[in-house]
Amino acid sequence: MNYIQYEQKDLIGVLTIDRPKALNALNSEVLAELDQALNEIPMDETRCLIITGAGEKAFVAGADIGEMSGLTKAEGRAFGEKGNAVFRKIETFPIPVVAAVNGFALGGGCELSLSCDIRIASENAVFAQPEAGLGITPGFGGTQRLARTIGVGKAKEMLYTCGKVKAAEALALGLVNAVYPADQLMEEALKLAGKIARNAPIAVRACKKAVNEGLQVDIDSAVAIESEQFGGCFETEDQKNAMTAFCEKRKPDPFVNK
Ligand code: DAK
Repeated sequence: MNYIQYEQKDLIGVLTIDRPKALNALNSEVLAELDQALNEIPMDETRCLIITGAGEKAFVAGADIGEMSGLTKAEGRAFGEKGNAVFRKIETFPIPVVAAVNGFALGGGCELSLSCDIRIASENAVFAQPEAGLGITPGFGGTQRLARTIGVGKAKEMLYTCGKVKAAEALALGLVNAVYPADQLMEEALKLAGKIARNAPIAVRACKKAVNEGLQVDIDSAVAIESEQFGGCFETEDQKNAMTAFCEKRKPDPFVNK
């Protein structure tokens, strides 16, 4: 692959978008490679995925403006669908995905981070949806996930004004869970992913499914989804191991994802 690096660190996968000459902007090739890289992640041995950008300046500076500039309406719709399919794959990825936002997260970059389960950022991170200033709407889920994450009023302000949101404000808005000095971001992302990876994988995956699917439906249907996921955890080796260990006042054996 030309634009995606993947590294396996024990039970954690680290996927880096690496297109330095365009501040990691997403063109069709980057999106296709991102899709392929997600398909190739070894799911049996990976319990959490981190997505970040190469370099010290940008997570992802948006969709590629040069590539988009000449698109027809039909091509624009097709480009949007391609990005949306990849970002939806991240959102529904079976394991948790952490965005380590290491600089500019503009347009498609902000949207990429929003498709992840958890965002943490470096002190130099900057979020924005500059699309309206470029004559378009966000096309990779920004109008939908931003409002669901930070609330309608603030999301509309970001969308209408194209204003930049720095790391400290992003933290106050709940757009990111934590902010760290740039040189500590990956270490902290790995720590967070490590805490996730230590827990029973079937249960963690079920939590993700229950939260994601439950938020789309009414509360009665949502608690039914939870019951289904809850029930599905019983009779697994990991459930028996952990509960037996608790009853016997000892630590459980490492979880085996069975
Ligand atoms: N696309 C293409 N190239 C980009 C880019 C981008 N989004 N962002 C930066 N680059 C390139 C620059 O053109 C420059 O290339 P060279 O001139 O060196 O060849 C190189 O990266 C370094 O950038 P700068 O020289 O500009 O660096 P500065 O530090 O001065 O500024 C910056 C950094 C991030 C503030 C600035 O580059 C900037 O404002 N970039 C554009 C940010 C932006 O507006 N991003 C949002 C893009 S719109 C849709 C699908 C998707 C979307 C919308 C609709 N459908 C089809 C429905 C999503 C849209 C977006 O993401």
